[in-house]
Amino acid sequence: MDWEYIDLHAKQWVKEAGERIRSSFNKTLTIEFKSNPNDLVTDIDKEIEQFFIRKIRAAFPTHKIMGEEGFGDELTNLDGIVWLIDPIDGTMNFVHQQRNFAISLAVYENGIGKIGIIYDVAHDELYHAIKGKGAYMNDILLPPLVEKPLSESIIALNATWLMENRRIDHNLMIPIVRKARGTRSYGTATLEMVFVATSRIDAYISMRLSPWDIAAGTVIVEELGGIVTNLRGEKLNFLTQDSLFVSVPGLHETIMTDYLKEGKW
Ligand code: 2AM
Ligand code: CA
Repeated sequence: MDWEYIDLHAKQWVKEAGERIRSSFNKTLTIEFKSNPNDLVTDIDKEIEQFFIRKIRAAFPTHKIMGEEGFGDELTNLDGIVWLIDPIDGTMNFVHQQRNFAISLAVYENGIGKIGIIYDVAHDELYHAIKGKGAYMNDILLPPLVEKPLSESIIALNATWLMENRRIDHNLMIPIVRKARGTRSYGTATLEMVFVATSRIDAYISMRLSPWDIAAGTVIVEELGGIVTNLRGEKLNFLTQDSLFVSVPGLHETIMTDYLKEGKW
């Protein structure tokens, strides 16, 4: 398979989609709620997903598509070549801030990540990796990730997960927060993953994400030697929702062994 050819097309489509999103900033959005009043979707999310699906179907008619807004295929497995699309990750940021959101596209073959593309539209920063060919930000090659002690690390997590009623094991999270140098909360899983890839932060924890939130970031982070698992330390399946724990090497093992091992995640 010519992954470079697919990657080239995908990057062009992502740039074009970014341009469409930027030009929507001065229009009135149609906002709907999904699973709850804080789970938002706009007409732009739907339009951009349909844009990608048209492009993929025309160029690669045998490929399958899993998209957050449901315009792709209903998949029960990851056999063959599958695109995982989040047209706007961080929709709440998109609606409230017009920044801190991203487009995410990934291409997997038989469940193995081959291409990951994440575009920070507001900053015009495009992150991408082809498995085995390096990871880049705007065509600058990113260096491999290095180990860090927790006391010198910044951990991204969402403060709502620390509330007692959300998950039984929030007590295990509090010592991590106490020991870390600092915490951050950006509200966009794909960007939090590329911030680990670029060492702007050192780990990211989330209790529940979907395959399209994590598929592209996993290709990029793993290409740089970072570790991507769920909170039980297991590999992700990219087919069902799961928790997520992304980290630079070394720190992942420390946090798993010293803090998370006993958790019921
Ligand atoms: P989304 O904006 O594409 O929905 C916010 O912490 C991060 O979690 C975002 O990347 C958001 O993606 C993701 N997320 C996944 N499922 C969610 C849900 N049910 N409600 C809110 N955010 C969710
Ligand atoms: Ca989304």
